[in-house]
Amino acid sequence: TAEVMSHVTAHFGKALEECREESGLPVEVMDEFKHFWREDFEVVHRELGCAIICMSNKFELLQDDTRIHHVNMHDYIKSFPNGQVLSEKMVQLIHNCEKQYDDIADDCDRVVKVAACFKKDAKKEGIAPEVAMIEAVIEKY
Ligand code: B8M
Repeated sequence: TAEVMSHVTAHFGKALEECREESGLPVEVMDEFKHFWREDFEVVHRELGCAIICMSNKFELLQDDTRIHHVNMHDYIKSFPNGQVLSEKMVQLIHNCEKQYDDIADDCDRVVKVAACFKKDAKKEGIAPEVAMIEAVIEKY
């Protein structure tokens, strides 16, 4: 659900600070990760892909091939309130997007494509949070 996704995003987004430098993602492009879900935020910058890789690595959410680690991702999402209702769907959506962009060799380029695909599909499925929902829970993390 969008509610659960707001918790996941609020927590995951904290790692952006630690990844800002090494990913080279300018503050002007994205100052806070919650804006990922904004209607008018375009998920297109290669550096955002690099940042998502760096952030995911903080929680061991990726395998060595930079694709999602299904077990760890399930466990991570399940650690949030009501997480079990989202984890299966979320892993499914991400994996489905990974399959569509499997031919892109550059990890940052590929992950930003996968992330854009995931945002689009999450909206379609009605599990994309409003930024205000993320703001409402961000202080918990
Ligand atoms: C990685 C879980 C974080 C969830 C926070 C919300 C949205 C972020 C989108 C990132 C999409 C995951 C892309 C990783 C795929 C690697 O092949």
